[in-house]
This record gives sequence, C-alpha cells and structure tokens, in this order.
Amino acid sequence: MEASSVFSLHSSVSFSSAQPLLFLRCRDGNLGLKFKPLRSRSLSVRAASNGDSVVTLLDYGAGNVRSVRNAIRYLGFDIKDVQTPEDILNANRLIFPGVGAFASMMDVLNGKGLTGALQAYVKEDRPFLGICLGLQLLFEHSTENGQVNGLGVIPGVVDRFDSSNGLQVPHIGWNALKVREGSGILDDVRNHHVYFVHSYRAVPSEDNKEWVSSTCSYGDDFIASVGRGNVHAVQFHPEKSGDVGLSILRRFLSSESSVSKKPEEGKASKLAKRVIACLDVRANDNGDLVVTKGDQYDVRENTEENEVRNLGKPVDLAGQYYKDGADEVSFLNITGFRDFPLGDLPMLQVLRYTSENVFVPLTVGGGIRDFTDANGRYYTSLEVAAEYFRSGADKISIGSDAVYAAEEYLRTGVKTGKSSLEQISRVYGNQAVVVSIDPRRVYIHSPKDVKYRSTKVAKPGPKGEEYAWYECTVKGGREGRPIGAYELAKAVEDLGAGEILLNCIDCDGQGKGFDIDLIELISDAVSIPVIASSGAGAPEHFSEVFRKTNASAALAAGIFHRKEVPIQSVKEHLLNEGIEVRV
Ligand code: 1PR
Repeated sequence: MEASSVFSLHSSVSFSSAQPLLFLRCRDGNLGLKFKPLRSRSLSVRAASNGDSVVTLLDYGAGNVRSVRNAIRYLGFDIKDVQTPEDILNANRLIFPGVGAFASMMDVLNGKGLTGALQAYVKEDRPFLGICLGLQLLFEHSTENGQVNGLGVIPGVVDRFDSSNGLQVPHIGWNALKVREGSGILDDVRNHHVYFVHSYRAVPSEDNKEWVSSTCSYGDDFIASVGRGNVHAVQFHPEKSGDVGLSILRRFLSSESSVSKKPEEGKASKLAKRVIACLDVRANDNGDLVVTKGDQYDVRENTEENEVRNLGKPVDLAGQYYKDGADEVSFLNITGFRDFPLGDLPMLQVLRYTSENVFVPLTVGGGIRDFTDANGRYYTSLEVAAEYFRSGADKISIGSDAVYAAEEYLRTGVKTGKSSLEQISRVYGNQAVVVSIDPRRVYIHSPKDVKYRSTKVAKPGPKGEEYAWYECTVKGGREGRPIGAYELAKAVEDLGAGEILLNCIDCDGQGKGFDIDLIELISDAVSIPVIASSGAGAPEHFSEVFRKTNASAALAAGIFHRKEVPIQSVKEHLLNEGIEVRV
C-alpha cells in the first residue's frame, strides 16, 4: 500500500510489534478463539521435501505486512527477515511486500544499503515476488512525492491515476485482470478478481511489453503484474485476494511458476461491486466482547434485563463471512468513543486472530482519537491507528473525530494537519482511512429551510415534506452536530479520507433497504469510493443501491448475523441482475 512519510511513524510511535500491550484482557470465550483454521487442502502447500521451507521477507519496517506474513505461514512456509544485504543475496526466494510511499521506501532501502543487493538479486533472475510498491520499485522512477528513482530494471514511470475525468482515486477494490498467455504464477487468476488498493501505477508500453504479464483496466489500462523468468511482481495484493491470491503465492512459493495450467473459468471483466460484512462489537454486561446489532443504533434487547444483544463471537463470525465470500470484513468498536480502544477491550487480539485466517481486507473503527488514560499517559490517534494496523487492520475507520475535524475545517477554512484523519492519512495513505458517517434524516419542506445541502426525497416525510437533509452525529448517534452529511463528506475528502462508510441511523437494522436518497446525494458529491450501509434486508436491496447510486460497495450486518440471507445469495442475485461481483 502506498502512503506518504510512513517511516516517520517509528520515531513518533512508542508501540512496537515486539511489545505486546500488557493491559489487553484476552479470554478465549470472549473472542471466539476456538476459531478453526480455514486452511483448505488445495491451497495449503507442504514445504519442499528438501527442507527448503524458508521464505526471505524484505520488511523494512514501514507499516503492516502482517497479512503477507500470515499468508506465507498459512501456506506452510517459515519466514526469514532481511537484516543485511547478504540476507538478500543468500535468499532462495524473496518476497518484497512494499508498504508506504515510493520515496520513503527508496530512502530506507538506500539508507540500509539494500538497494544494490536487491538490484543484483533481480538482475540475476533469482526467485522474486514484489507486491504493490514491490512492483513499482522495479521501474525507472515514480512521481509520488516528486520524481524518485527506482531500481530501473523495467522501462517506465510510475504515475498517479488521472482523476480529472471523475475517476475515483484511490483505486480500491476487486478488479479483473487481462492475463497474457504463459503468465506463470497468474494462470489461476484469469477471469477472477483480485484486490487492489493504490493511487499510483505504471502503464504498458512498447518498451516494457516483454515484462508485462497482466494489465487491468481502470480509467486506462495499467500494469497489474510483471514477470520474466523467476522475477515476478504484482500491483494488487495476493495476501488480500482470498483463495485466488493464496493460489498465486502458493505457485510462487512452490516454484510452480513455469508450469502452464489450463486457465480456470470465471467471468471477471472489470471493477466489482463489493459486499461487506460488518461486525458491530462491544463488551456486554459481563465484560465479554460480542458482536451486537442495533435497531437505529439501540443494541439492547427489549426485555426486562435490557442486556446487550449478543449475536456471536467476533473472530468466529469474521472467519465465517470470509468463507461465505465477503469481499471485506469491518469491525466497529461501537463504544470506542467512550472506552479507550487500546485499553480494556481486546479488539487488537480479535484483529490478530482474524487476520491469521481471513485473507480479504479488514477494517476496524471506533475510538480513533487522541486520548489520555487514567495514568495520565497521552496517546495520539496515530498511535491507536498504528496499533490497529500492526494487529492486522488494512484500513481504519474514523467516526466522531472526523466530524469534529470537518467542523473545524469548515469553520476556519484551514487544514491544520493535526486532526486524526489528516495525520493517519498522511502516514498510511488515504486508501487506509475510511470515514464513517452516522447521519439522521431530517425532513424539511424546502431546501431554503436549512443551510445544509438537502435532497428531494422519493417518499415524502410525515408532514408531506418533500426534502430532507442529513444531520451528522457523534458518539454512536447520541449527539447531533451542526453539519450535514453532504458537507461532512466533502470536507473529509479534502482532509484526506480515502473512502466513506455511509450509515443511516433511520435505516439501521430496519431491513427495509438502503437510504437511496442519501447514498445518491453523497456518492455523487465525492470522488472517493462510498460504501452504502444500513437497512439491507434482502438481496434486492443490494441491486437497488448499485443500480440507483454510485456506491462502490454495500455493507450489511443484521441479515448476515441472523442468517436470514447468506452472502452467496446476495452475490448470486447481483450476478443475475448483471452487476459484476467477485465470485
Ligand atoms: O465515533 O470513531 O468512535 O466510531 C464509532 C463507530 O461505531 C462508528 O463507525 C459508528 O458508526 C459505529 N457505531 C456507534 N454506535 C453504534 C450503534 O449501533 N449503537 N454502529 C454504531 C453503527 C452501523 C453499521 C451497521 C449498519 C448495517 N452501526 O455499522 O452495521 O447500519 O446494519 P444493518 O445491515 O443491520 O442495517 P467513533
């Protein structure tokens, strides 16, 4: 994944992956840790019989490569980390999951004296797999944060997607590839979707055509993978591309890259609409972490005991949804606004266990803000986010704090760079930052009644009102704020959000369909992807939202938790309706 100045994190963040948080309270029963590994026999590889089970990993310490590590281990291999240039030169196979921004990556590689060894390794045609920035690095230079030279092995420049014609950037989601014949490790991919998340890309040309093993169409064609001899690199994330991605890694690790297999059948042709399973998580009254689900954000049972609704264990359910075909899984720590997420709740452990077996993107939200704990220790939002990323999150989602930041920005017109949204997006890249909006519908007779952007509603309000504006809330819908969803969405896009998770309190848990008026208003207003949320009750609601709005993804909770509609049925329905999804 790309980001800017991700490397400054290490000086500003005091946690490290080797330093577990001592105050985590982890109990098996709470987390659903009896979760069975999903390892499928067809994907699992027995390490080579000559004992060559070691993969050398170039993790230069710049962000989360936990998923890549998990995928390698899942496939039965051990990892040796590169510490010195000699480790590269002595590797039998080298994986480079580039994380961060191009310029910072090259700074670190040059600073550690690794560039020459890497260049020599690749030029000697030794087994190499680059991922994301690990592909971009092979080109001559990148324009991300100014022109910076790469290894120069492949002719071409890495440049930003052109968004001047309304193309949504970052390019996030499951896209189809055009795979060239004899593409080795990619043979299984043909006609399937793989997961991309990036804003920069290289394009195919006469000069680099010998290298290009697949392209992808997003705006124009860009290079999705390269391969020549034993050197391979992919712009997408195999470690986040489910079974298809695991099979690419398996083929690389087991040196099957030169074996040409009959392509598997599939129908992928473009960017797929995503179906996301959401797990609202909180501690119940016994202190156990449970998946819950509200009606219009009220998660307590309507009984005398008034207990928190318990719909299952987070790790178990996330694993189940992965198996069922969810394109992403989101965890929302719904009491994060009042509890410190790195304190009492074992959300980090949930992420760690989930990411061991779930190979699609994981988002986590709730409580991402600056915080001072009971001992007076001050944590920045960046530290909270860093810990989430290190524990296996691919994206973090900010709710309340983004509302405050947007209000401030609209009031002053100044980007201070200090909000959690701006800081995390600067360090990890905007593709890693989702803003979750919790609006409430307010009916009005005329757009002139309010200073916020309103929309004409398909169904008039209780007093015949023909318009509505959407009042943003904080603290899990408990407090309304003087800002509309439209204004918030535009402001957070400006401040660096890469995606919007658009809930609607009125529709939450109602099962009557998404709020099309709201989703149309917001998805037309911004050029970052919008995830439609709240109200799904039937497969038809998903096709409706994709047909009538520009939403890139649709998220649901209740229907999946209550097992009313399996994810597969939603996808089958979408396919029947001619809407492309990952199968
Ligand atoms: O403000 O940064 O701490 O983030 C808190 C996060 O927790 C926000 O993303 C906010 O949306 C979420 N949240 C807070 N309270 C609740 C609650 O339900 N009491 N859940 C809550 C929000 C909305 C969706 C839900 C969809 C789909 N729930 O997550 O999954 O509405 O539901 P459905 O398909 O059953 O209709 P911060």
